[in-house]
Amino acid sequence: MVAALGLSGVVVIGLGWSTANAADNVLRSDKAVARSCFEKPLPKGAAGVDRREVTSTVDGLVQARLRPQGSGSGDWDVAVFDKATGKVVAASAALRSSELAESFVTKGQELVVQACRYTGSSRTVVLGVDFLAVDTQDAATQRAEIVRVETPTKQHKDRLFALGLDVTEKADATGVEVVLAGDADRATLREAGMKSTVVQADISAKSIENTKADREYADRTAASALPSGRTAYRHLYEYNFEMKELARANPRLVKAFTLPEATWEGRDVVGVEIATDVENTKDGKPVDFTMGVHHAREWPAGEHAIEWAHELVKGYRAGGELKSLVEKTRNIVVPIVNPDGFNVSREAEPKGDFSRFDYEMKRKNCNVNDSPEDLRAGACAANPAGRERGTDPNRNYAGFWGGSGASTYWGSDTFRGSGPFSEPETRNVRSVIANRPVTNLITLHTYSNLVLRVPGVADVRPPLDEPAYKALGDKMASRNGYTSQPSWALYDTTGGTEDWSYFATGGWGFTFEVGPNEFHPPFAEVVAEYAGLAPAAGAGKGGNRQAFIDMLTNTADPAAHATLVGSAPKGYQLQVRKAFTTPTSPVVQPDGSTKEPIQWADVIKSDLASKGGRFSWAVNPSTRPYVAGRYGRDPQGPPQAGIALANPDGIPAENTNFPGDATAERIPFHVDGMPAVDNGKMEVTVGWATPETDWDLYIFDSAGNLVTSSANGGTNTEKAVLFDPPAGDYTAVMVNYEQADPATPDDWSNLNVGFSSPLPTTYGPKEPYTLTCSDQRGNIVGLAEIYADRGQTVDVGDVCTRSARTAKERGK
Ligand code: 0X9
Ligand code: ZN
Repeated sequence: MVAALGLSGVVVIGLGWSTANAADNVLRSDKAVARSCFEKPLPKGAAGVDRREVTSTVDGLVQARLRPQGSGSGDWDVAVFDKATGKVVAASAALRSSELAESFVTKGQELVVQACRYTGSSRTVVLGVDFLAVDTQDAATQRAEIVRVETPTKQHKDRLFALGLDVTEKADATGVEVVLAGDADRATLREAGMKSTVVQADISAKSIENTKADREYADRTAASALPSGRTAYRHLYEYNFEMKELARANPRLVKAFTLPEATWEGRDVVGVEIATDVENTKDGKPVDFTMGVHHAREWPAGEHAIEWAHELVKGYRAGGELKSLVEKTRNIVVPIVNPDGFNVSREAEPKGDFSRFDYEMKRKNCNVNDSPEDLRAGACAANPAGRERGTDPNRNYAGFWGGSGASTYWGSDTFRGSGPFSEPETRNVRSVIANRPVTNLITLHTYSNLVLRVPGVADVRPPLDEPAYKALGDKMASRNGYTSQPSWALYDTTGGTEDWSYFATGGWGFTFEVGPNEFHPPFAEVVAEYAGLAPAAGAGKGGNRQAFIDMLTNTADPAAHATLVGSAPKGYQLQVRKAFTTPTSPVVQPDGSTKEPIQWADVIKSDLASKGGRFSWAVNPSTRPYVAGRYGRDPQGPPQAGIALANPDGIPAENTNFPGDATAERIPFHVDGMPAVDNGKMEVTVGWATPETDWDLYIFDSAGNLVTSSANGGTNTEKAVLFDPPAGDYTAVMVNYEQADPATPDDWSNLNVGFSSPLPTTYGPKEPYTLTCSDQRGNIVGLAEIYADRGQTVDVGDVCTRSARTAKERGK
C-alpha cells in the first residue's frame, strides 16, 4: 500500500508477476534479431518478437518488466506502444534481459507490450506489467520557480543551506540561485527572512516552451553538429540501445558493459569502453572515464557523455589526432549514472502539468530507505513525497563525506545518504575507479559554466598537485569558456565524486557544470555547448568537444600519471594494489554537533596481463594525494603589521537591508605588498559589548567589489577573512544591523586588520603499491613494493622470474 502525497494509494495490477497466468507471462521467440524494439510495433509473428496487449486501468504509470527465465543468457528488450497510434510509450533496452520500461499512461489506454530477442540463447523471457495510479490533485497550487537569494556573507549562505532548499550551483560572492518547488518552499524562504529576486518565474511554463522549441529545432534540423547528428534529448532506452549498437557495429573497438550493481529500482546501469583490442582490458593503458547524470534532471550531462563516445569511434575511424589518442588510451563512458532518477525526470517531460516540476526536476536517486516509514512504499516515478525521497549521489562518495555542504535530512536535495557509498550508483562508479587505472575523469553536471576541481571544502587546502591540476582545468576552460576554479570557491560540499577519486587514487578528476542557466535547456544549447557554437561561451574555442580531447591528450601523456616498465613471461598476471583507510569529515549530526570521522577503508588495484617480454603500464601515483601533502607557498617577507581602525564619530541608523540600503560607517585602510611584506591571509575583527546587539562587517576593495565579510547574529564579534589579499586601498564597512537597546546604543570598538604569513607547502609520507606477479596457475611468483610519483617511469625489472627464483631458493 502506498500512502503519500500525490499518489492515490491504489496499485492496480495488470499482467503482474503474481496474478497473471504463468504461461501468459512467458514470452517466446525462436530467433534473435539485433534491432530496436522501441522503433515501431512489429507485426504479430515477426521474427525475434513476442507481444501482449493490455489496457491501462489507471491514470498513472505503466511498468513493463522483463526477467530472464531460468538461467538463460541473452538479451531481450521491451517496449510499450499506444495501440491506436503505434507511438512508443515506454521502453527498456539494457544489455541483459533485466528490463524496466516505465512511463505515463491514461486510464483505458490500449497498449501493446512488445518483447524483442536481441541476442543470445534464451528463447523465453518473463514479462510483468503493472499499472500504478498517480494523483495530481494539488497541481494548481504548485508553481515552481528559480530565485536568486541574496547571500552577501558566508553566514547568509550557511543560513540558506540550513533551510534544506534545492540550491543550484549558480552562485557567486553575493547570491545563490535556488529552486522553489512550490508554496512550501516559498514559505520556508520567506520565514527565514532571506531576500530574493525571481530569475525564472515558472519552470513548468519554461519547460513547455523548451519542449516546443525542441520540436521546432528537430523539425528544421536534419542533423546537428553533434557526432551522432542527434537533434533531440535521448530517453534512457535510447542511451542503452545506442551503446549496444555502437558495440555491435565496432566489435574490436567498443564494448558495452553492465556495471556491477543494479539500482534501487532494479535497473541495470550501462556503459561503454572504447579502445583498440577492447576486450583486452588488462593492457596497461591509462583510462579516461567520462560520466553523466549523477543528477536526474541534468540531461545535457548524459548527452555530452554519449556524444563523446560517438566522437571517439568516429574519430578513430577517420584517422588523425583522435585515432592516435584512442590507440594510446582506454575510454570508459557511463552516460547515465542514475538511471532511476533520470527516467523519472525524462519521462515526465511531455506531461505538461504540475507533476512536470516535481518529477521532471528530480535530482536524487530512488533510495527510499532513509525516508519516514509512511513514505517508503510506491514507485519512484509515482513520486510519493514529490522529489524529496532519495540520496544525492554527489554527496555520497567517501571523500570528506558527512561534512559541510551536505544534508543529514532524508528530504533534502543534498541528502548525503546513510553512509559513504551507501548507494549502488556510487558503488558502481567506485568499482570502475578502484579496479582500473583511471588517470583522468570528468563527471558532467549542469549548470553554471564551470570547470571544477578539488577540494570541495576550503579547509582541506589545495593538494600538492595544485599547479598541474589547475593548469589542466584552465586549459579545458579555455575551450568551453567556463570558469576554472576549485569547488570550494562557490561553497563547501562534501562527498563529491572527485573528492573521493582524486584524494584516494591521484587520478585527475573534474566536475563540468555545462551551460549557463538551465538544468535541461533547449536541445540546441546542448549542441552549442558540445561543439563550441554560438551562443555558448565556448563558441569558436572548440567547446566541450575540444575540452574532452584535451583531457584525453592528458590521459595519453605519461608525464601526467606514472608508468611501470619491466618484463614478464607471457600469460603471467601482474597487479598493483594498495589498501588504506582515509577519514571522512567529522560526521555532522542533525543537531549540528559532530561525531568522530569514519575511517573509510579502500582497496585500489590495477591489473596487467603480460603478453611476454617488455611491458609499459600506466598507473596512478602510488602515494594517495590525501597524505602526499598540501600546496602552499613560502613567505617572501614578513606579514604586514596589524592596523587598528578608529571608530568615526556618531553611530549610523539601524539597517537590516545592506547593501540595498547603503547606511553604514566606512573606514578606509591600506594593504601593502611585495617587496615590503608578504600577506598570506588578512583577518579583520571587530567587537562590541552585548551579543544582543548586531553589527555586520563588509570589506570592499578600491574597485567597489565585496571581497569578504562577516555578518553573524547572536555574537558580539565579527571576523572577515581574505586569503592572499592584493595590495591596495580597502574599505571596512560597519553596518548597524540591530541595537539591543536603541536608547543606549552599543557602539563597536577594536576594529583591527591583522595579517599572517602564507602557509608553506607541506609534504607527507610516501606510500607504495604492492606489486604481485602470478603465473598461469594463479600462484604468486613475485612480490615487490613499488613507489611511483606522477610523471615517473619506474623500472620494476624482471619482477616475475627474479622473485620466483628468490622464492624457490628461500624454500630450499
Ligand atoms: O552540487 C553538486 O553536486 C554539483 N552541482 S549541481 O548543481 N550539478 O548539483 C557541484 C559539485 C561540486 N563539488 C564537488 N565536485 N566536490
Ligand atoms: Zn549535478
